[in-house]
Amino acid sequence: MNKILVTGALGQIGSELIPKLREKFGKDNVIAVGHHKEPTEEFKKSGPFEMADCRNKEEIRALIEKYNIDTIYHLVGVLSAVGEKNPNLAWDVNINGLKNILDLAVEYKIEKMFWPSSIAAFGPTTPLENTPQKTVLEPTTIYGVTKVAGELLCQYYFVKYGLDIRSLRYPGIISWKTLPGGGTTDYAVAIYYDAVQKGSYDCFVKEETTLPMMYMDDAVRATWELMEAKKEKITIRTAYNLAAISFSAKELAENVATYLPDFKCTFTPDERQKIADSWPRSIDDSQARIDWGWQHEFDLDKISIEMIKNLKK
Ligand code: AKB
Repeated sequence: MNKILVTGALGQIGSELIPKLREKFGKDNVIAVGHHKEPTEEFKKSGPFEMADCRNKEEIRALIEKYNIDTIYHLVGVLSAVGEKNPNLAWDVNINGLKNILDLAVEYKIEKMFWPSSIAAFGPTTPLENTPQKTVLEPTTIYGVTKVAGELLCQYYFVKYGLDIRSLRYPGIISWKTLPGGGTTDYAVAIYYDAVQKGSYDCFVKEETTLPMMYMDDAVRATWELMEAKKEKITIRTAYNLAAISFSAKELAENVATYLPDFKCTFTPDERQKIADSWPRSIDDSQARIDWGWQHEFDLDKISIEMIKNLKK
């Protein structure tokens, strides 16, 4: 019986993963956990919702006991741009929060757990083209530092306690339902919002900036497929490289303009440029493709069509 706890329920990934899990396992079997944001009435009606802070172990323990949880998706995280403004908060949430959940997962013999890593685990000394699965991990952001430490912590709990923990290094994720909060790849979402609402966008990275990106539907399916894969197929217990497509900010702007011909994009790089420059331009995710059959579906045209269609609604 799957009784699933999802932290970070109202975040960019949580808000789209939860409906999928509820469809598969039944709405009452997926417990959405938020922290500071009030959910919409529609979200409240869609299944159980609780408020808790992952930094408070007892609050999470109470939920595991109340709902007899056996699977956890721990999605809470302070992203890269916000992390640079408040490194202590990033460490506290991303590492102390994760450690609480890992300890509870061992204590309550949780069957399976998911935790998101990111391309932010890489840094300027990593090969930035076609970045291999196993490579140099020397990030220069606190967010990246917490991702590397978190990956190693997850692997340690697998080796030491046999916890079935699985993770993905997500690229930038493009989606229209919930805005991402405080990341560096957010320009690839904001451009669509502004293009539809205002007809123009001032992009905060240079036009040649190229980063790996993925549409939300692919990201949700990757998460689902990783968690459904047979245990013996999982050969990576830090986090799998995961990729779909890479494009520059200029290519993105040009693509948006093919669907909205009056759209104008300007480029005014800010402090997030430095973060973007430290991350890979493309990712080698062959291990995920070999181990559990990963394949992406959305290219840039398909993403633009979906984003513009849904945002216009
Ligand atoms: C961010 O930009 O911080 C995130 C990420 C790549 O993990 N979207």
